[in-house]
Amino acid sequence: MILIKLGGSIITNKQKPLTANISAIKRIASHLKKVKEPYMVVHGGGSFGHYWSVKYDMHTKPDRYSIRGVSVVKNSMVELNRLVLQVFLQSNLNPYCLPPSDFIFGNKPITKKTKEISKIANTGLVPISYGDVMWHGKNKFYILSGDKIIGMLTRILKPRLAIFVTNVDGVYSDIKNRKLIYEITAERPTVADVKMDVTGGMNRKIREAIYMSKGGTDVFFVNGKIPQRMINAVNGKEFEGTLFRGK
Ligand code: IP8
Repeated sequence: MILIKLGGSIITNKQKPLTANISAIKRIASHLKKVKEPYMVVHGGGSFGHYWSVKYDMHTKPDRYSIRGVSVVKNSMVELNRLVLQVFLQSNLNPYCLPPSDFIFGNKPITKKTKEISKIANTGLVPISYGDVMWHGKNKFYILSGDKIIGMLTRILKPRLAIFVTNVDGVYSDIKNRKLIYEITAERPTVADVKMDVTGGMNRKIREAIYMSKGGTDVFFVNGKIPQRMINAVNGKEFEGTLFRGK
């Protein structure tokens, strides 16, 4: 099993509200056809979910946010998800939509349901989930990042590897001079901060990746503008990006 997180930075145009980057999704989908083992995709919010979360001041902390905001954010994610599903379908993949509420309740994964996902992926379907606004109980909602979903799935499904696909080459030790860290093995390195979004941007991804690799999963960060790098990571070929090697 492989888990792939498609960052909002690569599947949407973050500069332009509510704009999907259809050609980037197409390129990624056509490369994913080369993956010959079960995998699941989780995508982020980009200029859809993040745009509206900011507008309605909604965050990852459960709270009584604007109900209008909850509705608008949810709808924007369903819309982006529909676009991703459509492109995957047109690319001759067999996507199968799995909203996170299908296997996460409150802020915890439902183990029994999550385990079934690998069976769904084994049929040849590509389960597709996404960052979302989630019900937390007591009239509270929260923004659930796709990165967090990948972390939860990793704990239960124990994938062979996980890939974070973003719009940069990987994790930089020095962003200005584009100094890429090729491999991270132990504790959190000194990585420079990049622009944060509602759910924590690169910092959250790194935290999640360290946690996942400690559990034994190899975690890759690759640039989705060159989707072949994703395939090289899957095939264990030499690749450009950052690897958090699983212990
Ligand atoms: O882009 C965020 O998911 P992410 C989803 O994976 C929303 O952090 C609704 C902002």
